[in-house]
Parts: sequence; structure tokens; C-alpha cells
Amino acid sequence: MRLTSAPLVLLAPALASAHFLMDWPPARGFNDDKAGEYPCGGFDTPSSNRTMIPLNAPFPIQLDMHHTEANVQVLIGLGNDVGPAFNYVLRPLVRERGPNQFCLGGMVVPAMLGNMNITDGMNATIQVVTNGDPEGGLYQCADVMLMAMPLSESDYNAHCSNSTGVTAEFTNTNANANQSTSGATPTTTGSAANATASGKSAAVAVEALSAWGLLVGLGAAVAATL
Ligand SMILES: [Cu+2]
Repeated sequence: MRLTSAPLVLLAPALASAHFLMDWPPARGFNDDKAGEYPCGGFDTPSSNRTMIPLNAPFPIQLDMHHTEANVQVLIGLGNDVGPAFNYVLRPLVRERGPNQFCLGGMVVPAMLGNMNITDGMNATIQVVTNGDPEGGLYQCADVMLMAMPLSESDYNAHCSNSTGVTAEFTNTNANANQSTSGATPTTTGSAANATASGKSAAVAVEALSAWGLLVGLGAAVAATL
């Protein structure tokens, strides 16, 4: 991102430079200088405080986007300390537009992931990847424990909100989010469903689990402001 105004730098340095934040499940941490380091933006040690997320049932990932558009992808590694081994794609490339709150709804860790049988209480680490600015990727990780208990609707909604004007195209492409040039344009987009309010879009995301095509938020994408 590029700053054009000195007062903005003085008033909001953290916001202006944070790329994106993984708010829920909470990230291991964020370091602006290392956000582009794979894996996990420079945080190599699993958190001792894991967030419980449901196994085989939907959960949200709440992001705080500080770019006006981004390619987003979600990976997962299984085990207590996955190191750089994020072997499974949990959500293929999503093309997101609009700054601030963005909920990746309807995330599901299935009971069988590849040839791995996931059991109640297994640990895992979720890594969100976006394209960098301008190149490479940006990485944030959250350490979780997979529990055979679904989230309540209120717990789900408490961690799934979209700022007005945020939109997303969900794809099933194999492109990686950190390929900021060749992967910038998804080659496949599904059918879209409109949400009429930011509060409603979470529910739409839950109901549309099996659909790849989903438009989050309402209205047209916010024009680039940075
Ligand atoms: Cu940035």
C-alpha cells in the first residue's frame, strides 16, 4: 500500500501498514516487518492458547483487510506444530474487494482431509494467505483445536461481519493467493447470491456452504482509496 499523506502516517501508522489482520480465530501475532515471511508472518511458535473450532461444521474466519482488494486463500496444517507444512487447502482463492471487516464464512474442516482422519481434539494451524503489496504473499496463522461440537449461531455471528461494500468472489481455482500477478484474476467464478445487509451476509454464508459462488456484503466494491 502506498501512503500519500504525511498526516495519515502520523495518525494511523498501524492501520496503514498492517496489510491484513486475522482477528478470529486470533492470529499468533502480527509483525508488520515480517508479515511477508512464510509461514505465519514470522511467528514460528504455536500459540499456547488455542481457539476451539468445530470439526465438520461451519465456522467463520474474521479478517480485517487494509488493502482495497486482495486475493485470499486459506490453508491448514494438522498437528501440534505444523512448521511450514500447510498441506491442505481449506478455501481456494477468493477475490476480495473493499477494506476493513471481511468474513470468510462457511469454513469447514471435514472429518476426512486428504487421507487424514481427523479426530475430536486434534490440533491444527490455519494459515490465511493474501497477495503482497506489491509482490509475494502475506501470512497470518491461528492455532486451533478441532472439536466435535458445532458453533452456536450466536458464536458464529459474533465472529463474522462484513463492512459495507465488501464483496468477494469465491472460486475453485488452484491459483495461489501469493502469486500476485498471475493469480490475480480467478479464472472461474460461481454464481453469486446477494446479501442485503452486512448482518445477513453471515447467515447467507452459512447456508451457502456447498456453493462456491457467494457475494458477501452489498453494493458495488468500494473504490480504491489508498
Ligand atoms: Cu499492505
